[in-house]
Amino acid sequence: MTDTIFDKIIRREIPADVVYEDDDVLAFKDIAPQAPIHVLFIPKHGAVPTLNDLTPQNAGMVARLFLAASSWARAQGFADDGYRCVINCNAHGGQTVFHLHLHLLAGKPLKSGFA
Ligand code: DGP
Repeated sequence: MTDTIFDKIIRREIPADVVYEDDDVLAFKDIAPQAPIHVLFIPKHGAVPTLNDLTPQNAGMVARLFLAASSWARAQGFADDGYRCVINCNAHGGQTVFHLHLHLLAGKPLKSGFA
């Protein structure tokens, strides 16, 4: 897979506001937040570029992203208020960084709708 800005963040070659890390997942604040809380959860190892590249063999990485996001939301105390998780895929999905990642948006009531 091509090296992306997120690989540089994993290797600490460029700074990021890291809020969560475990053996498999790194989470940091989005540089252009779309909500009061906007955090990106990314796989640290074996990341695929897009959701289209998931296979039964590597699909566990998506579960690890969601588990990390929900446990972080609980730890931060806003899980019961709620939050939104989004994965963008390719051009029409609005994906700009081709290292699979999960957006977590929270901190206010979010409007429904995805346009
Ligand atoms: P997406 O459009 O789904 O590919 O989301 C990529 C997100 O990554 C976008 O919301 C902005 C964020 N982003 C891009 N470059 C950087 C960076 O260098 N640092 C941080 N913290 N976020 C970045």
